[in-house]
Amino acid sequence: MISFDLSLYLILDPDLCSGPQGMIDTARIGAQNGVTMVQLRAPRWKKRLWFETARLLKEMLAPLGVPLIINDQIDVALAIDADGVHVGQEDLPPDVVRRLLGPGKLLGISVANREQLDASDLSGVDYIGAGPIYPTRTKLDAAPALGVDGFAELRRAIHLPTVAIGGIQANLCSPLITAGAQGVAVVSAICGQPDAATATVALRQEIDRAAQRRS
Ligand code: TZP
Repeated sequence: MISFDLSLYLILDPDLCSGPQGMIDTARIGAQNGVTMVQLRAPRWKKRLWFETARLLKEMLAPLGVPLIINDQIDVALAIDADGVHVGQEDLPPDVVRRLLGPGKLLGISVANREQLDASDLSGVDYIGAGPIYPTRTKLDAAPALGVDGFAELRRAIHLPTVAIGGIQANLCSPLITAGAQGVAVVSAICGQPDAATATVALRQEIDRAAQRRS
């Protein structure tokens, strides 16, 4: 398995980034300013656009040492030799994804609450994305927000590295790191920001300060 750092996980959104080129530009700025993982997520895209954009992202991110994770599209991940796949509760089950991916790639799953956690086969899973923590306008069908206390309780039941997601801005990172998150996953805190570099640095500083206080 490849090593990975969940501390600042950027999820690219085609609308907020104004299309594929905007996503590539945002990913580059993020990776140059402290993003440690990038996920391509585009629920409404056709496969060819997935493939072309994923290929360009991989080409750009690999020299920067930032893994590229593909949301849900396992064939695209295999086709471009991505670093891993992330699946939600309505996608293929994680054991099936692991079988298709083989052992050398990262596999993450989304979990919104204790019921979903308990129902998930985690045997081939590398990390959990837990949330939404706060209300979010980015994912309209997201489950109810957990809040920090709900996240802390869920985190105690998870025995894998965990990234908190949903409605997270720089000033909201600290309690999540304190509650045991390895990092935060963000969309709108970076995508579509007027200055993505400054936004990324602000997140990076908050995460690092909170992680230092914890250790
Ligand atoms: N899964 C749970 S919440 C969410 C996803 C993909 C969206 C998070 O977006 P934002 O803009 O960081 O709230």
